[in-house]
Amino acid sequence: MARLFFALYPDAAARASLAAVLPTDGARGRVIPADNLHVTLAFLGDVDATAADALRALQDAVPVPPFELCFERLVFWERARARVLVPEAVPPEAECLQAGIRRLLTGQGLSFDRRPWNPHVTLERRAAPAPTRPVTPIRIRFDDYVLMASETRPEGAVYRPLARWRLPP
Ligand code: 2AM
Repeated sequence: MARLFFALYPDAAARASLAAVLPTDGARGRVIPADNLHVTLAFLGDVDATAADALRALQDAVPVPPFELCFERLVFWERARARVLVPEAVPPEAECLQAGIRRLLTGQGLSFDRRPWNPHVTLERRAAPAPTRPVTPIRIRFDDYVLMASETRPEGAVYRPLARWRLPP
């Protein structure tokens, strides 16, 4: 069994820019390490090895052109007790990608979290309430997406990309 999710995984430079938002803002909760910063596209939860292998082997999974997300606001989400970065606008390519992944998972007979997609990067969990504030926009181009495995360790979650799909130009 592996705990899996599909994600947009920014490169190291972009992750560093995202991670730099919080320290200046005084985080008191659990700050997510830069290596773990991502945008969840679809969360599957525990998946058996056969289904995980089938997912990894998918060819040309969802043909959507590369796109950019521009993160512009730091928001406190009360129910999740998380502080997250959200983009002001979500390009249609991003919506198509996550919808395509959901279709693909349904086609594979796999279950996943069906709540409406709300693209974000979680920066801090167990966060104290804080007012929403604009941040210097962080524009990130995504030309691929990944299937990520999440392992819970005493020191926190460790994510490992299992497969990567390039978005066609
Ligand atoms: P997040 O996207 O709000 O940060 C791995 O657990 C990732 O999947 C996390 O980034 C997590 O939250 C996201 N996720 C989405 N739905 C989830 C769920 N139902 N349970 C756990 N994690 C979920």
